[in-house]
Amino acid sequence: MHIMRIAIVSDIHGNLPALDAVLADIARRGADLTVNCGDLLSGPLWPRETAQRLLALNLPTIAGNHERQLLACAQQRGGDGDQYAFEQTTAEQREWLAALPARLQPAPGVVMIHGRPDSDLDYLLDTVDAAEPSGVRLATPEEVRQRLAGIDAELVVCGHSHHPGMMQLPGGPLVVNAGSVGLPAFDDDHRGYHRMRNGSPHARYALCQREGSGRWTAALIAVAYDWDAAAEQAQRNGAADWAAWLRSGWA
Ligand SMILES: [Mn+2]
Repeated sequence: MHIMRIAIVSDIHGNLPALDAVLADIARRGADLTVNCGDLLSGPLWPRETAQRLLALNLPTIAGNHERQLLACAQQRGGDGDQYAFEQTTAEQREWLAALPARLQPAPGVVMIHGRPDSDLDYLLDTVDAAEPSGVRLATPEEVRQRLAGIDAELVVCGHSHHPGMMQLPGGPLVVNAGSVGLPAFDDDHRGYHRMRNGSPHARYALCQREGSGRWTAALIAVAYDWDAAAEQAQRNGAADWAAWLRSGWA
């Protein structure tokens, strides 16, 4: 089959109602293929139930940094979200996580990565920068080109920053960050303190389309779901920071 429309989901982080709302929106709009760019379960929400849904869907899926971090909890206690997801998931679910690749080509000319090709902890389309009030800014085309050195593709899809965006590299691929299905804002210390915020609590995904001209385009889509229920689940599990991020999309 010639793939024309690809839906990209990423960074679900155990938010099952957000995932179900996104899957319903994809079904309504129509896609030839849905792919998943990682960070599937970690967080104070519904990791086991989300794993059960994702296993049944069997989407082309890559591992994010949180799959690695969750699995490392077998050796050493991890961060709260990874540890909770590790304890909640079944051995079979964790075996599935351990088998996920870091990179996939789900269709000709299409490459999936979580962060950067050489790092699942660094952003592709965003750059941590202490000069910015939020501590993070859009990456420049030159930065993105350098980060993608050696990647041959028409379309590169990624996640990790939870910030939906797209960049057309002149003479190169369209690069699309799908944003996050499950967590619209957070803060982090990697490469310097920064706050990611999208300004609304909606679940995000991307719908990419290859036009007859051979050029790719992408729609960055925001889907309403019951974010109050997700925030209440985070609160029940002791994560007041997640509850606030889920309700507001602001950190
Ligand atoms: Mn990540």
